[in-house]
Amino acid sequence: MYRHPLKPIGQAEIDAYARDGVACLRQVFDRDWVNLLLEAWGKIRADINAGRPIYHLPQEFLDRDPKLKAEIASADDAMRKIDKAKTGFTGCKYMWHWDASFRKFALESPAGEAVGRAMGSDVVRFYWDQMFVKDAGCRVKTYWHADYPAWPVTGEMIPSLWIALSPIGKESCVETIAGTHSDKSMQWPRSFNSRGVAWDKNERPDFIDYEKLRGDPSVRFLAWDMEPGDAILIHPRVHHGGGDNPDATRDRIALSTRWIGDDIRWDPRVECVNTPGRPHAEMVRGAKPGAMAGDDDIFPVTWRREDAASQAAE
Ligand SMILES: O=C(O)CCC(=O)C(=O)O
Repeated sequence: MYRHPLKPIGQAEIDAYARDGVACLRQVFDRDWVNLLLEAWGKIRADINAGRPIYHLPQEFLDRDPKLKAEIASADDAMRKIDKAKTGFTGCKYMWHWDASFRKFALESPAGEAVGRAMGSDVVRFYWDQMFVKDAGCRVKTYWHADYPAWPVTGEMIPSLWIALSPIGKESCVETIAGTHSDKSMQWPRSFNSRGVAWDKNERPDFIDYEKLRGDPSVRFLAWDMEPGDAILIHPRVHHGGGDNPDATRDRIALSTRWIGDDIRWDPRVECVNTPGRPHAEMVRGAKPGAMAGDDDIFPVTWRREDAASQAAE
């Protein structure tokens, strides 16, 4: 298993991320990493199919964070009830907290380095992971949105690395709108927590539905044909949606991973997502992830530029 990106991150990827807010990173992961994750996902999928619970977060996390506890109960219930034949859309999140393979991937794979080099951070911490799986013929699209309004932070360095674990055609790929990382508007997120909070539509806009803007020459849609081990780095403010899977012969299996870079500080707003291990009530507004006791376990450092430089010099 390679610890560095199989194909090194170069200036072209760095420039694309700075210009578009999105960069397609080819051949980051070797087949062993992909197989490790597919096997781990296979076990979760078997639990979904059998109607078993799939979330196994530490009990202490749930006891300290009632909102997280409610979210997990609801997510487990949703998967138990999933009518696979009807939607073909399954997923799970936060797996690295209990599954050894997802944990190994988070901590030891080339992902941290790829993210750090492409976004230009000196230190990269892992935030969390999420599977997005659309079976052959699945017609569920992921609605157009940006992640930023749902992250309980300020700063720009909190991207997602969306990783193909199966061959994925352009039409089923996550789709992004180039340049939208410069849009600083704070749309109302559709997080689990936001559903319990009144949304003042005069104060906070809804996301743009880009389906209505196809054909508009000023809107640049970006998506790629992906091979297993390829990835797309997505700036947190970039507007994106997910293709359905019109391919009747193969499943679309993707892992989205979230990362924290140098300029991120906590800003626990009530509508934002939960963070397992660090409830909103315990986040110190303005503090840097890494500043509080326990942070290195909950947001582990996975890559440092200075370590990479000293290794290169050896
Ligand atoms: O894969 C998808 O359909 C959506 C992915 C996504 O929204 C994300 O990674 O934030």
